[in-house]
Amino acid sequence: MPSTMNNIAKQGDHGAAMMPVIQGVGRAAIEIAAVLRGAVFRGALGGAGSENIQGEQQQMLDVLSDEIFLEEMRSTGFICAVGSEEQEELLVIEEYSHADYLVLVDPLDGSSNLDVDGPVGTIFSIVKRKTANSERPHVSDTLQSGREVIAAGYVLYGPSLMLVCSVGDGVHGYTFNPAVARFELSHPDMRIPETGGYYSVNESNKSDWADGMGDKLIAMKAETGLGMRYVGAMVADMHRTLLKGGVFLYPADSKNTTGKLRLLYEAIPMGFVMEQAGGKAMSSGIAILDIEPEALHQRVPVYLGSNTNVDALLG
Ligand code: P6P
Repeated sequence: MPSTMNNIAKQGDHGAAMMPVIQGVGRAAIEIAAVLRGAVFRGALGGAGSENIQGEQQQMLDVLSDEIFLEEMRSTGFICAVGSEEQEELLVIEEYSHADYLVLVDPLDGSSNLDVDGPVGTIFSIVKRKTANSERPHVSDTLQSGREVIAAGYVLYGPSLMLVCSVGDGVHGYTFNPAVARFELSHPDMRIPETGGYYSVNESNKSDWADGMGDKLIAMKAETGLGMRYVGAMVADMHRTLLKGGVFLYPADSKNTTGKLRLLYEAIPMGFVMEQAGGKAMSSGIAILDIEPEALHQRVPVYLGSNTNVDALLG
């Protein structure tokens, strides 16, 4: 009998509490995957004609995925509020505003890949509220370092539908089995290989990188001999790095002077998973999980991968 996401309940101190929430993420993933598969027939590809707080053009599927994810978080009954890339403010779930946990989410990461049928993902992080349960959840509840994270992970909408997550007791990958319509454990105890793999970066920005990262990358390539792979969707590039080894990076540059990737719902969840898988997760001169967040949509430089390769890059 294959293991399902029910086995999350047996993982570490937080598995039992996190299982229903991560199962809710799984339900959202199944629905989002179905919407993605049929989007072209519903005229649902392309821009929504609106911008998100980041000033980025929202895809129609960004908006729809955000709605689906919020609905599934509401249906768990354990989430009092959601901080989403697609929403400027914290979204309080009114009927459960007394619940213990909040979720930070990038509902559809890499959505610019959609119209070329490329892989996309959902990235999530779960934290315990700091405000009293009798109070209304506040954005300050989200501003917790990665060391406070209870659970985190991502969904990869690729040739298969995968959910990779950690509740602080290692990293485990679940693949949706269409034959029985459920996620089954396919990648138990995922560990990043210490050598090999690829470096993964949008190298076209190299001449613009801050902190001398252009020269550092050249030196790392000479030292490690790594080949390059880049999809342009963080979840896909992170997942390959986790499975094959190497390093994924998005340095600050003149266009994104504090980095492009968002701390609370991209860097921290991916950093949590990477550290749980035995890898390293750095920003500029500090571990991602040690950064004290200051704003819901704060951006940071990101360097994720095996210790050998991140050290070769950052020294
Ligand atoms: P660029 C997608 O828009 C995203 O937020 C991440 O998923 C991805 O890693 C990065 O931006 C890609 O950015 O500038 O290479 O297109």
